[in-house]
Amino acid sequence: MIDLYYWTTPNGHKITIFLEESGLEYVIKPINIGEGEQFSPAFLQISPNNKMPAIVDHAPADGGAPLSIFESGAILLYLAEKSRQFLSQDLRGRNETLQWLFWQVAGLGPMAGQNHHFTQYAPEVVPYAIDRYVKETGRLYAVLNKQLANRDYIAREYSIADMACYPWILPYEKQQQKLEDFPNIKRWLERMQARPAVQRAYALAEKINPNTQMSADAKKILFGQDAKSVK
Ligand SMILES: N[C@@H](CCC(=O)N[C@@H](CS)C(=O)NCC(=O)O)C(=O)O
Repeated sequence: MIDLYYWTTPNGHKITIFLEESGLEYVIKPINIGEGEQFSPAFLQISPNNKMPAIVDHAPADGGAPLSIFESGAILLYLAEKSRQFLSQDLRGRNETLQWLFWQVAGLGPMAGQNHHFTQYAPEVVPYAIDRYVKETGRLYAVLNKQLANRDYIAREYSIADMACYPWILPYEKQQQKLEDFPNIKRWLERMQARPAVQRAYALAEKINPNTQMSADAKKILFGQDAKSVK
C-alpha cells in the first residue's frame, strides 16, 4: 500500500495520474498547502522541502521498512520501477523518457510555475517578469510541439514523461499560450484528456478540493517563505 501525500496542484496530479493508470493500491493523505499543513513535523520527516507530493511505500521491493520519497520526478521514477510500467526497459527508450521527465521537472514546471505566479498571484503587476516567463513558457511549448510531431506520446510510448508534462500544459490559457500555435501539443492534450485514468485523477482532485481559489491567507503561507520558514 502506498500513502500519497497530496494536494490538488499540477505536481500532485502527476502522481494521481500514475497511480490511477497503474492500478497500484494507494490512499490519499491530503496536505492542504494553503493552510500550512506542509509544515507539520510529521510531514517534514517525509518531505524536508515542505512541498507535496510525497509518498510512503509500505511494501518496498527490498522487504525493508516503509520507504518515503519526495520530489514528483523521483516519485514517478520510483513507481515506474516498482510497477514496471510507463518506463521502457529498453536502454534507448528508457533514456528518452528520463530526458523528458527531467526536462519537465527542471524546465517546464519551474518556468510555468513562475508564469502562474506573475500572471495570477503577484500582488503587483511586474511587466518584465510576466514577459520573461510567458516567453520562456512559449519557447518550452515550441520544443515540446516539435517533439510531438509524428508521434502520439512524448517518448516512444505512453510514459511518466507524459504524466509529468500534462498537468503543466493543461492550464495553457492561464499561461497565456494558444493551442493553435502548437497543433501537435493540441492533439496530444486531447489524447491525454481522453484517458480514463487521467479523468479519474482530476475527478478525485475536484472531490478533495472543490474550491481552487487561493485565499489571502494561503498566499501569505505560500509566497511569504524565506530561510526562517525552515524549522
Ligand atoms: N520540485 C517539486 C515541486 C513541488 C511543489 O512545488 N509543490 C508545491 C505545490 S505544486 C507545494 O507543495 N508547495 C507548498 C509550499 O511551497 O509550501 C516536485 O516536483 O515535487
